Formats: sequence, C-alpha cells, structure tokens
Amino acid sequence: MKSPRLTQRQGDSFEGRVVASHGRRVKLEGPDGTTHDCQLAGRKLRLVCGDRVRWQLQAVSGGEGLVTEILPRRSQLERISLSGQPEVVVANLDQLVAVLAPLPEPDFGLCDRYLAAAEWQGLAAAVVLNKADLQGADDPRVKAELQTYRDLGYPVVRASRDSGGTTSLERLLRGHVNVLVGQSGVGKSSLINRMIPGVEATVGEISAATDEGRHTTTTSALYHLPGGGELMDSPGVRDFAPPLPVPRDIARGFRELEAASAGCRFPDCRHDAEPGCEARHQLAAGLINSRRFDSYLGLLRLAARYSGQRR
Ligand SMILES: Nc1nc2c(ncn2[C@@H]2O[C@H](COP(=O)(O)OP(=O)(O)OP(=O)(O)O)[C@@H](O)[C@H]2O)c(=O)[nH]1
Ligand SMILES: [Mg+2]
Ligand SMILES: [Zn+2]
Repeated sequence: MKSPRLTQRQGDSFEGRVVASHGRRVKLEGPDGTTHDCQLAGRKLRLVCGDRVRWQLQAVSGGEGLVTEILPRRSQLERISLSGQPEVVVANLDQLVAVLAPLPEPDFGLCDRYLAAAEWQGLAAAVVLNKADLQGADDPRVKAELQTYRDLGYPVVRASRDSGGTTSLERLLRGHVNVLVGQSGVGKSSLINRMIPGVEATVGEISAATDEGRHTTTTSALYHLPGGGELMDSPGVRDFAPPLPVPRDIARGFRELEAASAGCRFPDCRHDAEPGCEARHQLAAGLINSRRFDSYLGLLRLAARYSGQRR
C-alpha cells in the first residue's frame, strides 16, 4: 500500500502544532494527528505548547525536521519570569482553569492574579476545587471564597478522585482549548490522568510539592479531551505574576471593579483614594470582597512602580 510519507521529500514544508516543548526540541502534531519530533531553527525562536508552526522535513539529530516559523498566536498566557522578563506559558488557548485544593493551603490571591490575567487577555476563566474528597474542601472560608468567584460569574466546580469526580469539570472543559494552572501539588496532572484515557502524566507526592524548588511537572503538554477540545498541563507555581497593563487598566482584571467604575465620579478612577469612588463605597458596604480588593491594590501598586520606572 502506498504511504503518503513515501511521497515526501527533504525540504518539504508542513504545518504543525506544539503538543510538548522541551527547550530546543518540540513534539508537533500534524493536521492528520501524526506526531513529529522536531528541533528549532535558530536561537531566536521560542515555542510553547499550543503554538502553530511551519516545519521542514530534514534530518536533524534526534528528530525528523526543523521548525522554521511560528504562526501568529491568537492568544497567550504570559507571566513574569524569575529574571523579571515576560515569558509566554502557553499559546492559542481560550479558557484558563485555575485549580485550587484544600491541600496545599489554597492561595486565593494567586487565583485572583490568574483570573486577572485571563480578563486582560480576553480568555474565559473558571475555578476548580480539586481534592473535594478531603475534609478541608468544606471549610467555611474555602466555601465563602469560592462563592465570591461564583457571584462574579466564574464557573466554579468541585473535582476529586472519587468515581464520577470529574464529570462537572469535563463538561466545563469540553470544546475549549484549556490550560490548567495553579500551585504545585493541587493535582493538575492527576486530573489529566483521570480525564484522558491512556495518558500518564507524572504525579508527585504532596511532600515534594511543598519542598522548595521541586515541582513534579516541569514542562507543559497538550492533550486531547475525549469529548472534544484540548487540555494543557502546566508546571505548578509558588507564585504567578502576569505582565501588568498600565495602572488605569488594572481594574479591568477584576469584574466587580469594572462594574462599579461606572458609578465612580471620575471615569479614570483607580479606586485608590479618589473622592466619589463607587468601588470604595461598595467595599465599605461589604459588597466587594476585601481580599479581592487587596489583590487589586497589590497589582495596582506594582504597576504604578513599574510605570514610574519607565519614565
Ligand atoms: N485526596 C486527593 N489527593 C489527590 C487528588 N488528586 C491528586 N491528589 C494528590 O495530590 C498530589 C499532587 O498531585 P499532582 O497531580 O502531581 O499535582 P500537580 O498540580 O500536577 O503538581 P505540579 O506538577 O508540581 O504542579 C499527589 O500526591 C496526588 O495523589 C484528589 O482528588 N484527592
Ligand atoms: Mg503536574
Ligand atoms: Zn473608583
């Protein structure tokens, strides 16, 4: 039988999608679902999971081709790296899913920053409380914080390793290109293993997750969901800082502030110390969650500092 591959020649060019990225080496998936190990041409090219590329059939060490071009990204999730530079985490996604768990202790400020990054990028966003089988999942504080996200319009679902424990999450992810983000040890890779048959993403013990500098998942990978759509795993973080917009745009990352700002006296109100601020009024009346407001102020101060430096 004639294989289409026999008709391909060195130098032929194809389109592919990055499904795993390890520095200069990437695994690509073609439109027909076949995968190809490739290398990056040139030092400047930086690829992340979800990227669409052009590659050329060519004998390279440990691979079958060379990626020559990255196609325009329709969206991306970025963070500030330890060296202070913006760094793309994953590309061409449409939904960010922030994963929390009773253990390690949930960092809701981190969750707020992820949700703000999603808002600035125009991505849909949702929150998952994983390990719902643990007692801490019903802690009143955890429940109250999750209700705050729900009240803001974010889908919030519980998930666990119990049978049927990922049904709501699967419904939420279906048809989207999703990324799972969150602290190390919340169970992102475990969720992937449970939802996607045949996948064995590495899962770490919780002790490893709390150990400084050790993270189980070290690179991102893209998986296909059985019900349609895709899911990208990402390495867990201890902290996440998105690249910040100018101070006056920070509030766009917080739905409650966006809503309140129509009532503020000044159209460019930063909800800081301005008179006639509706957001401050709602905060004082207990209508805006003060922890969320603190998350906002933290980002506002940071943005003000950076934009001050630039001048
Ligand atoms: N009780 C309980 N434990 C879980 C559940 N899901 C995952 N775990 C445990 O949580 C630990 C961490 O799981 P991982 O899937 O490696 O976490 P991760 O978020 O991928 O961690 P990083 O790759 O470091 O970011 C492992 O010991 C899992 O067995 C769950 O639903 N319930
Ligand atoms: Mg992991
Ligand atoms: Zn205001």
